[in-house]
Amino acid sequence: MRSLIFLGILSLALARKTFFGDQVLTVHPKNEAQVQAIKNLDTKVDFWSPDSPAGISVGSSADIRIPSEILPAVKVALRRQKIEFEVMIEDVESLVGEQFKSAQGRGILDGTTAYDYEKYHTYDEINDWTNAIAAENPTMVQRTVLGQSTEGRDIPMLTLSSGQSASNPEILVDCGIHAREWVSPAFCQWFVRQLLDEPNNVRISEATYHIIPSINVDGYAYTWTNDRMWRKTRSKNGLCYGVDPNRNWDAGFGGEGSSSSSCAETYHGPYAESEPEVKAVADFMRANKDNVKLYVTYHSYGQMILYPYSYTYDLAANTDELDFYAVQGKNAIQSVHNKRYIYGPGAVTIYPAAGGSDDFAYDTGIKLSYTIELRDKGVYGFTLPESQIQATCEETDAFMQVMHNAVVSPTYQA
Ligand code: DDK
Ligand code: ZN
Repeated sequence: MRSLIFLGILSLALARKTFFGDQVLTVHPKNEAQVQAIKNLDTKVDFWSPDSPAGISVGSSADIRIPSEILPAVKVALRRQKIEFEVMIEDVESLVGEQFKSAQGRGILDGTTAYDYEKYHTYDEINDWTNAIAAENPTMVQRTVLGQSTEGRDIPMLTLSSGQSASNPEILVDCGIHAREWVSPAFCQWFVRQLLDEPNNVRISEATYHIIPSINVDGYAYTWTNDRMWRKTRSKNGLCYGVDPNRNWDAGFGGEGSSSSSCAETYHGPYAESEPEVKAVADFMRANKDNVKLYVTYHSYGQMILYPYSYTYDLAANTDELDFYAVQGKNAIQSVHNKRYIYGPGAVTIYPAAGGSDDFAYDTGIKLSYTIELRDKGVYGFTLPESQIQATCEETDAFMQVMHNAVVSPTYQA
């Protein structure tokens, strides 16, 4: 057994891609020529924010991971073209390595109260945890499997409710659409614990919560074993692997902000819901649209509260309402640890992005629909340290409390 565990750790350490000497640069293009020069780096670099070269524009900045092999040449080129930049992350591997080291030698789950919610967990750990927490709380937690991923992994969902709840509003929360955004699944796990530990289980007695800790299970598993910076699913399409699961929904499918190239990070896939992970959740939304009053999907990073639409610049019919709660939510977040979030319709606040889950939920009939970009604003980016999980979750919980109050209010009309 001991040697098996040792082998497991060894193979994890051997197979994983490393990022020694890679840096994340924040660049500030000031004219079209500079924008073009940055866009031309496309296939050689990894766009963190925005998530693809299409999102780069004059006057905005961009965080880009540059592999160590080309870093000197890229810096020379940036200087020659007088493109302003600074180093956001000195050595990506040192941050990534810390996160993997933290998981090494970790024992099998022994009870969900001892589970460490301030650490990042593997897919297997999260899946085991969903089973354990349902078994430990049989009256309040129900575990269902929404479907299987391309590689055959289960996609578990936890439904939390307590007391008489037949007519209670329902709330759908998902995490981990994008694989490398690790703080997102961390929040979903923490939030389940929080709802269960709350005195009198107030929120789950007033509403039924459906929480999907990790949608993109294959991609997430892949970030642990092979490539920490993987974003997409793991289906094979043409020459490349992976569809962007936040461009694959049947909402403006194939439109602006999505790519038809299977190698692109924003590849929309061969057709809407081609990804079984997306179809599983979309099926759930269609089946429960009359009862689900709120959908929140968690991503990182950038500290934003986004609402429909992202596939069009048109405003949603109830924009005033969406905006009203976004402002309340932003203020609630700020009151906890003074973190500032921006808010607004997706297309103008971040970038146009057709085929997203929030727009699909909205068009399916869930009239309160939000995408949250969690911490940070470009210090650690995707490699947000575990030491920030707790604070991130606390302030995000304040947002969820605002949204809860909105949908359980007796005067709320969906
Ligand atoms: O999918 C993206 O690129 C970001 C999250 Se990382 C969100 C874009 C806005 C919401 C699209 N429905
Ligand atoms: Zn994302």
